[in-house]
Amino acid sequence: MAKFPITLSRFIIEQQAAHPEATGEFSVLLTQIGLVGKMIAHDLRRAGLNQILGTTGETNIQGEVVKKLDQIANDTFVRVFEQSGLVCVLASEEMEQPLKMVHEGAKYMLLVDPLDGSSNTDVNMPLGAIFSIRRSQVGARRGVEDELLQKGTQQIAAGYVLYGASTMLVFTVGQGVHGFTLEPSIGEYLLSNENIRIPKKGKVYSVNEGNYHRWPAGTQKYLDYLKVQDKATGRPYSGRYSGCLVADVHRILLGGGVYLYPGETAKPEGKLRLMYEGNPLAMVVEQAGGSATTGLTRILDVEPKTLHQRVPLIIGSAEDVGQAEAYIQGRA
Ligand code: AHM
Ligand code: MG
Repeated sequence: MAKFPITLSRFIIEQQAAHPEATGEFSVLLTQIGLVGKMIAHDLRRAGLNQILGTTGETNIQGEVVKKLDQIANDTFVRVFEQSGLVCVLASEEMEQPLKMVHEGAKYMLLVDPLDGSSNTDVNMPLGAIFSIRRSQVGARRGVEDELLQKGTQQIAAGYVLYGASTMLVFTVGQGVHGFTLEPSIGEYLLSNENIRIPKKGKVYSVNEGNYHRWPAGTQKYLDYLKVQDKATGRPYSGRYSGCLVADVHRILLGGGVYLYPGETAKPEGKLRLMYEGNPLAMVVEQAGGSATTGLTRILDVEPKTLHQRVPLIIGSAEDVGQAEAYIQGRA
């Protein structure tokens, strides 16, 4: 008889059973993220039919044009977590200030990029959501800003939802990385990728190469190196770039390789956000055996100064990331 698939709820309950001290709240929180994923996936499937493509006419705190779907995805996180009573603060790439939620005893802080890769919204290409969970000592009644501004090593869980050909929820609670695929006919996430391990080295690089002439020499030299033919080291690498960080990192998580959004000479901080993109993906990839760096520092060790700060991101297979660092630091 075929094995009965493991649902997200069962998996979470079993994990919780291994921690008798757990109250179960954290498990509910992960289930709620799965719910947000289902709701947004539902909207995205119909986006081309329901006049919710295009922009709202506003720009966000990052100075970027807000897509209608950015707004919808952000509102979905807010609605679900305002009702859940588990989270004392929700910080989002789309909101200038973190949203405090005064729920008695709520001890988690949630940081999200509600819709990652939003340039893909109008062209039916992959999108994602990224989340990072931290524990709060003080709760929303007192200031949480300082608590939010802590290194990525303080995350207790992180992950993403990928809205691709299927919807996937991939996360870590610090004990490996697991992937669940949404089975739309029953509305359940089923365990599809247990204990994901990223290959030590890959054959794919993922970067917006249109920025080549803006990069410092070390970064350019690394990209040149990847394109040289050399059988022994598996070069040239294949280029793959979707414009959705979640989708590109997901490919690399499963198949190996390196994703880069490096610093530019005139913009050394790069484009991606430390708190909403860099830290959560770094935790996932490290938990799968890979690494993530700014080129100079481990991402999870970067001391945040502001909530919306940007960071150069080089993430993926440990050997590939190490080699990129060597070029960026002028050691290769
Ligand atoms: P977003 O969260 O506002 O969508 O921005 C992040 C996105 C990433 O998903 C993607 O890797 C990158 O920005 C693409 O940027 P670019 O168009 O400069 O290549
Ligand atoms: Mg993003």
